Parts: sequence; C-alpha cells; structure tokens
Amino acid sequence: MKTLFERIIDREIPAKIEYEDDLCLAIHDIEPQAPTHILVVPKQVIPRIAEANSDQQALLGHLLLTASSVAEQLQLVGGYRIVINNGKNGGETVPHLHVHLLGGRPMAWPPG
Ligand code: D5M
Repeated sequence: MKTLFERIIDREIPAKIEYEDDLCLAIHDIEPQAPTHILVVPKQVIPRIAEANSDQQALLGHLLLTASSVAEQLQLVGGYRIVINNGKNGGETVPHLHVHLLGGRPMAWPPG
C-alpha cells in the first residue's frame, strides 16, 4: 500500500508544491506549526531515519540541502528550524521519512 506522501508524489492527493526534483518533493504542511511549514519528502520511501542506510547517505544530504534552499527561496531570513521526527516518542505520524522546515516565527527550546 502506498504511503500518504507517495500518493501526493503521484498526484493522487493534492498538495501545495513548493519545489520538486528527481529525488524529492517539498510541500506545504496541511497542519502548519509555524507561518512557514514545509515538508521535504524523498521520492524513495524510507519509513524513518532509523531505517535509512549508508546507500542513502547522498539522498539524506540532498533532503537537508533542499530544505536550506527552499528556506532561502521563501526568504526565511530570520532563521528557521529543520526537524525529523522518528518513531512514536519522536512524534512521527506518517511512516515515510520527511524533513520539516519551520520558519516565520522564533522557535522555542526545548521543543515540546
Ligand atoms: O509529520 C507528518 C506531517 O504531515 C504533519 O505535520 C501533518 C502533515 N500532513 C498530513 N497530511 C498531509 C497532507 N495531506 N498534506 C500535507 N501535509 C500533511 P510527522 O513528523 O510524521 O508527524
């Protein structure tokens, strides 16, 4: 069965797309936790970061660099936060690895 994000990648579910290339898609989160909340999703399904392997090292780097370039594109000049939730305690709800890019307001630390 396809993951939610595979269905978005395959255009079966609509999403507001900010960026796309051969390896990933960057979409606006449907439940934004900040004025700007983007998800950078690899087209290859990796359930979560704990299940990534060394063959996927370049792809993982690409996701981070994409988040950074989308932040620049969206002019998050005051700064931003990049988050990956892993597993139940990490707050992961969609079992398809994705990088959260949050910006547009000051972020608190420690996170909730
Ligand atoms: O993050 C999963 C994120 O996915 C969460 O912030 C909501 C978001 N989400 C759920 N459904 C959609 C759709 N249809 N479009 C865009 N964003 C969506 P996690 O780290 O797994 O909790």
